[in-house]
Amino acid sequence: MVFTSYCLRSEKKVRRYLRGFIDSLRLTVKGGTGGNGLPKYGGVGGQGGNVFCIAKENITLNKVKEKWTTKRVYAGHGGNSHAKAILGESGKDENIEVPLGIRVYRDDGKLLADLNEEGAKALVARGGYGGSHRSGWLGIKGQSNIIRLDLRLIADIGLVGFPNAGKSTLLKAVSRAKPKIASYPFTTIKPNIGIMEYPNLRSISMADLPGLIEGAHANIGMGHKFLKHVERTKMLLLIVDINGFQLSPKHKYRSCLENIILLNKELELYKKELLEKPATLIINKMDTPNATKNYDEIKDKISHLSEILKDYPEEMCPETPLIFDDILPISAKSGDEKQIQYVKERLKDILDLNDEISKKKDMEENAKLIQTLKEEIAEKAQGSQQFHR
Ligand SMILES: Nc1nc2c(ncn2[C@@H]2O[C@H](COP(=O)(O)OP(=O)(O)OP(=O)(O)O)[C@@H](O)[C@H]2O)c(=O)[nH]1
Ligand SMILES: [Mg+2]
Repeated sequence: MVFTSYCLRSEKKVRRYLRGFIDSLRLTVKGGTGGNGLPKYGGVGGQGGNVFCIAKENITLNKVKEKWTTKRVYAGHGGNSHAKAILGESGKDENIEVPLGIRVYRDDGKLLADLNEEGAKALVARGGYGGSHRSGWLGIKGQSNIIRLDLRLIADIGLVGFPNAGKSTLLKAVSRAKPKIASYPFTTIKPNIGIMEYPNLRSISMADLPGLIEGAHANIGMGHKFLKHVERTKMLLLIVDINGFQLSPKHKYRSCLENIILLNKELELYKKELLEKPATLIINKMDTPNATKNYDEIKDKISHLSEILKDYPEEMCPETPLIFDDILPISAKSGDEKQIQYVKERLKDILDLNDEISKKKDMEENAKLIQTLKEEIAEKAQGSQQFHR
């Protein structure tokens, strides 16, 4: 009963959240028209103002929407040239402050900018040139674009799990983030980012995402909204409760092993490429009764997922079973500093190792590309020799 009312409460929260939270916003942006020139004195009109997007911390797309309620951002027009000011005044620029991790797309799908760092700036509509003898003294119109601001979180590590698995508890343990933690599902309704700090000034970011549910790939629950964020992380950190999970009395109870298989399946159904990311698994709540016994029973199976899938209904099974870089049984809540340090170190090592691998891959791919180009050049050179004969 208590659980059901929690669920209802959280469902309401989810709905409120879905209404409120936005991760995409379309705006019409226009550069200002250039001012007119003055033929009599050869005066040049002022340049029209530009529209820029600038990445700022603590900005949300909701704030952007609130600021630009008409969803139109027009820069100022350039001033005309006149007898007292031969060069017309430039039009006023407009800066749209956007959150970090925004991709700016033009309406035709062209990517205009990827703004990931504080202060990163991109021109999204250029102002027109001022009129001069070249333009028949008339100012030129500014660019006009419809742009889409698409938010995708950037974090090194993305926490993926069903509700209540302990994602936020883990984030809190490894970083200074203060996510909300509670014993009911969907406590986290907005993604949180925590920074794991290391002695050598290294830092690694971790995104605590709202819990997935079965069917998330089909946009059930908070589905796509959050799976989309996972895309923007380098590495997946799956987290499951050793005791398994049941969303509500209406839903099936899923054991710990089933949870792992189902998470794998959800990610795959949403986007197969997600499974190409390195993945690590955390088995949480190892402080609970029978946890060690339960873990001993499944630990070998987890590292051989492909072999055990035949024992599960087909609709549950992913085509590409994940192979975890490591499996860490922990208690995120225990406050055991040694254990948390170990988790942090392992995550760092795994990230570094995978970075190395992808660098090598890049190098190999580059080497291949260079080889193909060389061959192409050689072929063409042979062709030229024939031509000269
Ligand atoms: N016994 C035990 N309880 C834990 C542990 N980690 C988390 N919990 C509890 O599990 C419940 C859920 O923890 P959260 O961290 O909010 O879980 P979450 O995965 O972020 O949940 P959502 O945000 O709802 O998806 C809370 O009551 C935590 O105190 C653990 O290691 N051991
Ligand atoms: Mg949470």
